[in-house]
Amino acid sequence: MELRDRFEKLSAKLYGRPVRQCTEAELFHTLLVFTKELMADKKQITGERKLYYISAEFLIGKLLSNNLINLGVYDEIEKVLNESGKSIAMLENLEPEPSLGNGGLGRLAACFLDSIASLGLNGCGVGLLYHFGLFKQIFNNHLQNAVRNEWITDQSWLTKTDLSFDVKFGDRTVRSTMYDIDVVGYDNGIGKLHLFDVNSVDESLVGNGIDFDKNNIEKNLTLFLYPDDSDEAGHLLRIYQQYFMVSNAARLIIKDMKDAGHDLHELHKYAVVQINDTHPTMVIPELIRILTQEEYFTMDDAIEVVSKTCAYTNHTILAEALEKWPMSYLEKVVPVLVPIIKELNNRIRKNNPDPVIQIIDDENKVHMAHIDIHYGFSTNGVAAIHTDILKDSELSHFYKLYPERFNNKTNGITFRRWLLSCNHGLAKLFDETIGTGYRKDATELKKLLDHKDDQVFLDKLDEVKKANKQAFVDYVRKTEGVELDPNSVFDVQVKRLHEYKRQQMNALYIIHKYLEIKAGKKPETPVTCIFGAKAAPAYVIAKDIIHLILVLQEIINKDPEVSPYLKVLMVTNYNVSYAEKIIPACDISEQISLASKEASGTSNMKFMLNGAITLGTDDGANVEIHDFVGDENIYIFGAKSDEVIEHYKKADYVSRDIYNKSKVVKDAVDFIVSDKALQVGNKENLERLYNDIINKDWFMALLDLEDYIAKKDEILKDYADREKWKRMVVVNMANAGFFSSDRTIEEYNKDIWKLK
Ligand code: H53
Repeated sequence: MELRDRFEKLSAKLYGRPVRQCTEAELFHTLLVFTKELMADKKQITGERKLYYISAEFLIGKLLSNNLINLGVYDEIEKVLNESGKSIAMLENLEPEPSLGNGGLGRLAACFLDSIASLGLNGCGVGLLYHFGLFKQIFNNHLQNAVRNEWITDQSWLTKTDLSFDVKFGDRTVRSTMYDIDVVGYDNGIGKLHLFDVNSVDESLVGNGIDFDKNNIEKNLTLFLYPDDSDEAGHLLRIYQQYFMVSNAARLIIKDMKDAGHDLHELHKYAVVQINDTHPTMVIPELIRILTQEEYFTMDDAIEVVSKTCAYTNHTILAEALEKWPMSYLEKVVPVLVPIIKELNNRIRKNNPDPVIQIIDDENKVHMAHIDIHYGFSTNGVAAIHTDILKDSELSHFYKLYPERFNNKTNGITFRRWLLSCNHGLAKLFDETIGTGYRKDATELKKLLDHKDDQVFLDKLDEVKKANKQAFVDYVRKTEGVELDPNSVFDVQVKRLHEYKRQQMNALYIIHKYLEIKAGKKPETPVTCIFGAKAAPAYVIAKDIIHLILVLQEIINKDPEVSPYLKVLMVTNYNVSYAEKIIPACDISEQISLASKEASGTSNMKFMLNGAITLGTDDGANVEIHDFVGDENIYIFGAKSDEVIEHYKKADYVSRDIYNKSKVVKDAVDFIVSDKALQVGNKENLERLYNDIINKDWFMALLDLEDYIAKKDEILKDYADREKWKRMVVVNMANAGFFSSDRTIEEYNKDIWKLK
């Protein structure tokens, strides 16, 4: 039967009406059921050996359109709907976005699941089903407020399974249930994301905001992702969550192996576990525990087989993000793991007493990453420079011990979501210009270089960008009540709010521009500075930075002298769906982290693919983008990572010296506590931020500020040379192929997982 007839038949069955007469809600539901039926026709991906990708975050985004694209029926469905006077975009708006992640780490896991299934690899994701996920952000009085994010509905993609386990903590036992989300491979079979929930969870524990009783573990365990961990109860809750996640994962792995009739002594032949950051590290001692206590393994055998099964990915060098748990916390939450962790520690200590590599340190804290490196067979970084820093400084002692275990896997993004789904105009233009081969092999984008001087193509490219900017302007008018100028340069910084990412430096640039315009220096090209970011609820300075940006938005957008040249917008509740609208509309991609601190970054890849030019430091994957596109097609500024690392070593960076020496810097920083700013903003927040910047500035925003201002002015000037700009855009898009997550996953598979 034709797709159209099947679809009509379904709407008749569900609602007794033809598609044309259905309401939006009815059609959304019909399309959901229809898509699930098509998915049910697809084969489940299987294989002898299986990957378990365990992660605390899976930032999967909305699934309807993506699943239709990967099923290969998006265009047809769109046609059917259009012919009945409906649009797929309208239905997309009705789908709630799953809230199972925060930033790059979680989005990477989601891109990986897409690539794993699209390459037909036998792998699954394992994580937690957070009922309210990451909080929903709203702004009140220029401040971030966090409220619960209710994303689970009857129409979610979740399927309850009958798999259930007991998880025993030191002080209680809870029962879990596994829920599945199908992952549709592009022109391939179906993979799975397994999410565990606790049966006794109680949503009524949460009021309006995000506060709840942190001690009531049975009821709160799976309510939120990263609940406020500023106090001991918050830390303990994270350990409860992490153990709940890995205990279920370990049970699932053992069950799969037994169901397939494998001998657990050969676990490493049939299973491989990828540990995504240190959150799932306890899977190592947990597997060892199960094998020794329930499967009659000797400790030697258990350690050997588990070590050959587990691999670890490091996503950060920030000390505060590398988890170290006090032994007393583990004794309370997971006493059963404590003797195992001590045994693992003793074996290392006996051979090598060097304090920097111990699992348990002098303060009796357990270094989770050290467990992974000693007792896993692979440790990888996520961009070339990041892996080099791990080898040469952060983890150099480990690298000396196990050089063969260290490897790099530069991150990637799935082009299905970040091009085909979010930028239909551009994908269509690519199809017309270079054929559709790039959809399967992203390196074919190189063919675009043949069209670098093709005026017709360049003009069409410009049209696509213009249309995307207009669509964004319309969306923002409706949702944020802000009027933007589609003819201005769209300069975008969207990512988690963190001092190392230096949104504060961008804000200081905006202040500088504002002061210049007020002094009569009008820029040639108007610019719109767009931000999207959530700050962790307990991260005070991050919330102050949001406050500053919202204050600037208010002052600047309302100033008739300034706003024709400069506007500021911080979008509300930045998430994957918002990213899908912003990225195709962007001209300048802000990647301005302090060199050495951004492990990779992945929005930089999404932006280049969608025709934005990078303004960035030599950090993370920017370095590789720079190598690919060459000096002429990227704007790099600021201190290099070696210099930054030296500053930290010598502890010789004094932000106040820079503030005192440079009038440009001083004027910008002083504005934060000027009368003008204080009329709109709060004294407490603005003064705290001001003091932090001049007295501490741990991530050295002032170090690079002048260089940043100069580079940004240069890039804005170049934007006016439209022909030059368009060529830069083409070079960037043509070189984006390397950053496909299909390439990344092929490398993981070849070097680490060895599936098939
Ligand atoms: O992981 C991304 C990197 C990015 C890094 C990010 C990340 C988180 O989102 C959360 C925790 C963490 O340790 C790292 O900041 O640079 O691209 C994926 O590797």
